[in-house]
Amino acid sequence: QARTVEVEVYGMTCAFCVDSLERKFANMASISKVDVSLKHKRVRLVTDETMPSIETIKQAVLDAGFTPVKVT
Ligand code: 9UX
Repeated sequence: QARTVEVEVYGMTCAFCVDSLERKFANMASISKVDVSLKHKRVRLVTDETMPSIETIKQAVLDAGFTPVKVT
């Protein structure tokens, strides 16, 4: 069963930022789709009931060099 998770992310300023964040999530198990919007400062992830924890998601954003603000 698919689930959609949205993460508000601060600190992305260019297309390379978008790419690096997309690659970070594309490499994570249980994530089937990643959509990053620079304009809306948000990442939309499609996952399932085995989704990564909120803390894991936030840490991935930090590892990519950005600031996770809110996960919904
Ligand atoms: Mo763009 Mo983003 O030159 O961390 S890669 S600012």
